[in-house]
Amino acid sequence: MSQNRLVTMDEFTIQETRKFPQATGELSSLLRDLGLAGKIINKQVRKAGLADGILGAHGATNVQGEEQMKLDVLANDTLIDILKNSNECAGIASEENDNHVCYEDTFSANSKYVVLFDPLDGSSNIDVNAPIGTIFSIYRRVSDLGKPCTEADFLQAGNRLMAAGYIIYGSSTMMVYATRLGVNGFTLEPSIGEFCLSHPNMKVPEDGKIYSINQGNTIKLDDGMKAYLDYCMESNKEEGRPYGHRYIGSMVADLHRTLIKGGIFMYPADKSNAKGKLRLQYECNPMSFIVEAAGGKGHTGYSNVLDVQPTELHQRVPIFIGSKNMVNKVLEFVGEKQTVA
Ligand code: P6P
Repeated sequence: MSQNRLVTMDEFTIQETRKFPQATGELSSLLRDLGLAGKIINKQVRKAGLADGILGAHGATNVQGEEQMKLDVLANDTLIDILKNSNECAGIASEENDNHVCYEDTFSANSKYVVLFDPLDGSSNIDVNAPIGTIFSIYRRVSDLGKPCTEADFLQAGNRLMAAGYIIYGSSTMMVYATRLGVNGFTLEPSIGEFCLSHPNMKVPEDGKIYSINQGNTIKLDDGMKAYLDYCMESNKEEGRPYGHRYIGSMVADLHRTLIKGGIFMYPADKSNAKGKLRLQYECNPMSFIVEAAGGKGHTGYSNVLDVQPTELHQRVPIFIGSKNMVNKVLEFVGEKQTVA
């Protein structure tokens, strides 16, 4: 292959599969299906401001009690439909759905993976044209092949993930995914309609200069977190202000910046969200799998995110995630205080 030719995601995953003679290519096929879903959702997102019936509220609330945007529903339906037609997925669980969905056909019942997703994270940013994203997790099912998947397939700890990733609909559209081999980023080339390798072997810098938190919640935070924010904001005479603050309000966008530039993203427990706001299975586990595969850290304040044993599909946890040294620093201030109430 000539050195300067674009490498598509499909070509890349095939090359990766060839490194393992026993690999069947099923995971690669599932990633391809997720990439297709991302391209279809991207098309809907990109025309949202122009086409009728895409912007604005859907007129219902989801299981989280959050107002559903029309694009939330479009993205959710797209993922459910594409994965139903995949040969590699036995069922799905979505942040937008109360319960998991088993695909009833024989092919799906004999598939060995299940997929969880947040179809459009940060959707409150849609109407203001800020970056949003799709987050996905891939687990090998624990239920018997040939039978419908079970809830246990979707309540596995993050340390059992086979792969996780996101598609970010920003100034460009990118698909980033992690396996145990590492993290790679692919940028959509619209002229050929393919995700092409643009960020090989992504690594989170061990340190960073950015802390990311909704500072409007400060009054609701515990003393340890307030002390940490004071540390971030105090002037350090020798080195100038230690950190800058960035917060987009879209986890995919804040984490993508953190993955590339380093830094820390935090959504701690607070007086309004005693167990944290972000969802373990749809946001915190996949993002922690990606960040840890890139050399960073994801912690709840009481354990590594990936070690939490889920007890319910829509469980929430506090999260401190990003550059390893910055996560360790905030844990010095927070200690065990982020215990789940
Ligand atoms: P807040 C979006 O709704 C989301 O789930 C994440 O993408 C984002 O990081 C967070 O919530 C923003 O929450 O309370 O700061 O608006």
